[in-house]
Amino acid sequence: MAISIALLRCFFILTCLQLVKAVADCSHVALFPQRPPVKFDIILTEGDISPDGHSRKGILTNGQFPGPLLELCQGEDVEVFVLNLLPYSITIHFHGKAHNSLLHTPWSDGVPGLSQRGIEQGTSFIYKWKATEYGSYFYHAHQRGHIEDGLYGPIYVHPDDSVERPFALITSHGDQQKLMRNAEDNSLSIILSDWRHMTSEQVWEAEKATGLDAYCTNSLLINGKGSVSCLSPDTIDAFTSDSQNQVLAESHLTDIGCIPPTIMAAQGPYPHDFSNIPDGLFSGCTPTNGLGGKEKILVYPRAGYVSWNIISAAGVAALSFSADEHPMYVYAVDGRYIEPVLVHAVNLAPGRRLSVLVKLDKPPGHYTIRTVVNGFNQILDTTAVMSYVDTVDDIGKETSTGYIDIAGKNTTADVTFFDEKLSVPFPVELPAQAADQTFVLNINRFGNTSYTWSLGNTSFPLALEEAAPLLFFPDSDVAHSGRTIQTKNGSWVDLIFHVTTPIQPEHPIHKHSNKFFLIGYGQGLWNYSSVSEAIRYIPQSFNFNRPPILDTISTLPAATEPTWMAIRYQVNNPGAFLIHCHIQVHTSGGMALAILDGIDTWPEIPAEYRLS
Ligand SMILES: *[C@@H]1O[C@H](CO)[C@@H](O)[C@H](O)[C@H]1NC(C)=O
Ligand SMILES: *[C@@H]1O[C@H](CO)[C@@H](O)[C@H](O)[C@H]1NC(C)=O
Ligand SMILES: *[C@@H]1O[C@H](CO)[C@@H](O)[C@H](O)[C@H]1NC(C)=O
Ligand SMILES: *[C@@H]1O[C@H](CO)[C@@H](O)[C@H](O)[C@H]1NC(C)=O
Ligand SMILES: *[C@@H]1O[C@H](CO)[C@@H](O)[C@H](O)[C@H]1NC(C)=O
Ligand SMILES: [Cu+2]
Repeated sequence: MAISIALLRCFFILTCLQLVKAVADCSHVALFPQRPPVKFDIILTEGDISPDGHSRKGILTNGQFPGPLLELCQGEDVEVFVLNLLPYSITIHFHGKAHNSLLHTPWSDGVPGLSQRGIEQGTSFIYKWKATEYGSYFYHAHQRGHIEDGLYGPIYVHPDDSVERPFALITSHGDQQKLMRNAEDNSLSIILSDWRHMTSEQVWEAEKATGLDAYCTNSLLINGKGSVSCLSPDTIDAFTSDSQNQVLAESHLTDIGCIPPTIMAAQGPYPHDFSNIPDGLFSGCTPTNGLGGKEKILVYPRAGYVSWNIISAAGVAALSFSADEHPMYVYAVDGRYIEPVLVHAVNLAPGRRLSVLVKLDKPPGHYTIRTVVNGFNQILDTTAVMSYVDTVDDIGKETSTGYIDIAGKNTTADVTFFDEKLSVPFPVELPAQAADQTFVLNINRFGNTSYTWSLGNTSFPLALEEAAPLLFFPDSDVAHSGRTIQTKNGSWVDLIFHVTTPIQPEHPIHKHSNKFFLIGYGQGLWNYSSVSEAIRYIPQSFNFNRPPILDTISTLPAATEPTWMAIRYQVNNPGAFLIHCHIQVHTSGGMALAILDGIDTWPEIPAEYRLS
């Protein structure tokens, strides 16, 4: 019944994308185990878009920015047909999805040079995967810097009824649990992003011309809406932190709140050409408002709770998010349940997803939702408004009190932030006690510029996106260039991210394919041969009790000394997968490595995907 209604709607409304499951009804998955795959058609075009009021070229997904929601039921097979009408080639990655069903489909991971060739202009490609895992994910461009041109959209996979929810850990009252479950069934995806006024190719050209790391952005967007507000110099100075002032010495943050590129501590001791810096890259602010105005989120207090799947599709900015006067129960991280934690604000590195429940027990009114840069590099914020449905409509009268300020700092001493490093999976799963292989991956600037980076012994240059894809050519030169690591299926692997030189920001490391356990992190040099050896000296730096399970995790910032972070995972999904920093300009600058997982058991490639 649900299916035929959905089809009927699709018949009348040309795009079926958001309507296939307007009501969360996944009963057909169990009823029809042999059902055909769910099909999504994505048409990519270039257009002039101005989400913050400044017009530039960007990517439209089925005519929209951001892209439409892909809503699925756990267990469904998916076919995403992508028609590329952009003036350049492109790929799409399904961020966090492991493709590790019985039908292994590593050729659908969307990484050029690893699992496919770029989808050329005017051609199409079909990605196939199974939604084995429930929860909040997103899809985004994965060729060159094109994620920063606007190709991203949410994915939500409704959990199967058999999956235990963690809501009983919040309340023992059955009626409250029911409201939470209902809120989850109707959860809303909120996609946060940063927005540059230059296209990704212009940013890349500017980096090459100046030798600089383009670590600032021009505005922040909530569901694709924002504005450029241009803080006054006095406001920027007032919110400049002590640690920023230390690095700035006598200078000030620029008019876009950015650490000036002339500060050597931020850019490193490399050659730079400051005369070539385009307007807007580090400074240059003109106030504008996006056509769509501020994002408005309507909430229904009679529902008791609202559930949001908050996604960071940011290209460069580490973000904080908070809803005035409304604490949040964070109940899932990177698409997987955790023991819920009640907090006032959350941080989201690029690539992070958090699912939260917000209790709607305040007087009807308009409450500000704040999204701000919390990183060292910039002061920048934007807002949306959450309105109780019964509010007499007087938009503009937001008088709510914030938990966080425009620099992401707590406004009172009792404000709490969510820390995914301390999250406890629900249910708990445990890694093996020891790993079969350990790789120490150095993170550092590489090649005498501020914008090129290493992960491991070497850098993974953008040009390798054009190389013969490793999944099809595992014996290519690239495979033997120090830019890959190889593992055996079923084995346990430790990756140690070693941030060797200060000053470096937090690098949000994202691992494609299956999730990992975050087993340890600390300050100082890593000078051990394995985690087992390190535990003998620094046991307090490790967590084998109930370690977090994630697909994206930021290294500790290296302000004055090196830092390290250890993750452990079991190889269970044979294929060629990228691990990389999710700051896009860092990935373009080479902070990436190919993992040839389970290369001893790589699947046979179906005829339709074979490359000559
Ligand atoms: C790096 O750049 C500096 C500054 O221009 C120059 O003195 C040095 O020789 C360069 N080092 C290498 C290894 O190219
Ligand atoms: C923010 O929290 C810290 C740590 O609890 C506290 O020391 C500080 O005073 C708080 N800031 C404000 C403005 O209350
Ligand atoms: C880096 O080089 C060292 C020394 O040659 C080698 O032992 C190590 O395996 C390499 N690491 C990676 C990730 O390739
Ligand atoms: C790979 O290893 C996983 C975990 O041990 C196992 O479940 C899976 O069947 C293996 N796959 C192949 C192709 O051997
Ligand atoms: C290296 O580790 C050893 C313990 O194995 C420790 O005693 C030593 O201080 C460490 N060296 C450095 C430079 O951190
Ligand atoms: Cu990085």
